[in-house]
Amino acid sequence: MARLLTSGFKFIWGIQTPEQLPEFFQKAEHQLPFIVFSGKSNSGKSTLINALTNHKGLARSSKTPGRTQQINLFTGELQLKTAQIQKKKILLADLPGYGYAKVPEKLKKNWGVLISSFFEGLPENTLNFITVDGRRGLDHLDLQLIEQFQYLNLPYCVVFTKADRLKTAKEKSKTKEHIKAFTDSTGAPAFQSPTELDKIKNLIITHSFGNET
Ligand SMILES: Nc1nc2c(ncn2[C@@H]2O[C@H](COP(=O)(O)OP(=O)(O)O)[C@@H](O)[C@H]2O)c(=O)[nH]1
Ligand SMILES: [Mg+2]
Repeated sequence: MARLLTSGFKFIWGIQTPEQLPEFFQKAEHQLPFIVFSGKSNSGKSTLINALTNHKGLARSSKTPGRTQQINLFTGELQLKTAQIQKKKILLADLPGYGYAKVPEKLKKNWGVLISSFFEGLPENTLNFITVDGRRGLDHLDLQLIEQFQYLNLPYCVVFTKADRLKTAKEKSKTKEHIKAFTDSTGAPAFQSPTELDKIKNLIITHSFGNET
């Protein structure tokens, strides 16, 4: 079993307006294996990024939804320990969350334009994670995002977060139903976090190292 270590992850850039996108798409970092985290605000994007990179304050997680209004980019190195150590630099994006009611209409519209232009410029091998609160399931905004990924031919999967907060058998089976409904209807993978972080890491390994492993 391969072991994944992460090192040196750091914030490199924040994108606030579509006008900044062309510059980003020309940067050398844009050629790195790219993993993008989208999802409703408060769904656990930042917490997942911090857990996967083993870096507590990297993406910052907050109790105040809707605060991150820019696309935050991070780079760092994956180290895969098998017989020898393989290294790969990757790029991560933490997107501003959608669906927070208190955000003014104008900001929501700006968000839509920024995100759509961002997705349209992504290389087709970008891996997209959508975080969904496992207790709630997908809503129409998540489905709209999935339609966008399907339209753009971008690979995606869903992570149902806060699995550690599911206490009753009823809550647990509800999340299982969400997962089954999602995989049945899309054919895309779905995971729970933090309980299935290893599976999520395996997907990241395959995505980042490709056939080298
Ligand atoms: N127990 C638990 N809490 C979580 C989990 N993921 C996120 N949270 C909490 O949910 C809130 C929002 O998380 P955050 O990562 O900031 O969501 P974001 O807005 O999507 O980036 C924070 O208070 C987190 O501590 C999880 O897997 N388990
Ligand atoms: Mg966040």
